[in-house]
Amino acid sequence: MDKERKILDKLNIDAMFLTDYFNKRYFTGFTGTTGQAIVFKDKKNFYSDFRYVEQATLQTKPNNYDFYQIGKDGQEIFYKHLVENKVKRLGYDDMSMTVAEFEMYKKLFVGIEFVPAGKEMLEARKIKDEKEIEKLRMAAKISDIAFRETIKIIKEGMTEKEIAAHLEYVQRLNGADDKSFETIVASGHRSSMPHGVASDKKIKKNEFIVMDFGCLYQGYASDITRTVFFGDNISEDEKNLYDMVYNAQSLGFSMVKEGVVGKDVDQAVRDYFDENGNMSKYFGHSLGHSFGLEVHEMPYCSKLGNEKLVANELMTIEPGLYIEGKYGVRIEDDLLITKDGYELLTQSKRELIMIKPN
Ligand SMILES: [Mn+2]
Repeated sequence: MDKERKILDKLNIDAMFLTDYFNKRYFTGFTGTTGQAIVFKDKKNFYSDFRYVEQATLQTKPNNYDFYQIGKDGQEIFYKHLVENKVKRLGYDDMSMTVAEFEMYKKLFVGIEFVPAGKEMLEARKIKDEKEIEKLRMAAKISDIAFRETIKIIKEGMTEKEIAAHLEYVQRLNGADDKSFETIVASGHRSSMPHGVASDKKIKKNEFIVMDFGCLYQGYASDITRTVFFGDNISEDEKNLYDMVYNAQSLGFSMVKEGVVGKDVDQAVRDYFDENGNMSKYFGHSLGHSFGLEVHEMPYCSKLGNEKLVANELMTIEPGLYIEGKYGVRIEDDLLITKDGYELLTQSKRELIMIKPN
C-alpha cells in the first residue's frame, strides 16, 4: 500500500489535499513552488499552471500522479474533481495551511467535511528510505567539507559574517542547493547565545567560536555544530566546559538506537550535567531533533519526546552549555538510527580544535 493510501485509511477520509511545500514534495516529487495535489482512493492528481507542465509531469509521474494544467479556475477544478469522486471527507494540511486559505477552501468546497491530516503527513515522513538516506549522507558530507575548509581561513579581525559566508560558499561549491537554515556563527561573549546568527563582530584572540550550519542536498538537510577555540590561551574553565559538553554528547550517542524513548536520552544528558556541578540549568534547549526535507522534523529527543526511536529515522544530538555574559559551547552531529545503534552522518572531528592565530 502506498504512503498516501495509508493516511486515507487511517483517517477514514475519501481524499487528501496536499498544499504544503514539503508534504507536496515528499508525496508527489514536485520541487516547484506552485501546485496542489489531491489524492483519491484510486487516483492521484497533480495541479499546476502552464509554467510547470513539463517539470510537474516529469517529477510526479513516477509517483503515479496525473497532471492537470490549471489557471485562475484552479479551485473550481479541485471542487469539480472532489464532487466527481464523491468525496465527503477531505484530509487537509492543518499544520501549515493559512487561516485565509482554509476559509477560502471551506467556502468553495460546499458540502465537504475538512479533516485535519497534517500530523499524519509529517509522521509519514519520519522513516526515510534508501534514496533519502543517500541524500542525507551527502548533505552531511558537504557540511563536513565546509567546516574543514573554513577553519583554515579564520583569522583575527575577520567578522562572524565572513566566516558564515565561507561556510555557505564551500557548501554551494560542493553541490549544496542552499543552506538549510540561517548560519550561526557566535564568537566570544556572543557564544553564550544559542542562536547567535552571524554578526559584524570581529574574531578576537582566545575566544570560542560556535558555528552551527547546514545545507540542503537535493532537498535534504544537514545540521552540524562545532565549537572551536581561536588562540592557544584557553582557561581551565573553558576547557572544562568543552569537555563536559563533549562527554554529554558521547553519552547521548551511546544511548541512541531503535526502541529508545527520545525523552530518556534527553534526560540522561541533563542528569549528567547535574551530577557534574548542577550544570543542567545552562542547557536550555532540547537535545535533538530529526531532519529530512526540513531541518526540524519529528521525532525529538526532548522533554516531549514520548515516542520510541525507529531504525531509519534521523536524530541530531546537540548538547550545549551557555554561561550568560561569558561564553558557550555546543557540539552537534547528525545520526541515522539503526536497529542496534546509529550511523554517524557528520564526521568532523569532535575533539576541541585550537586555531593558531597568525
Ligand atoms: Mn540542530
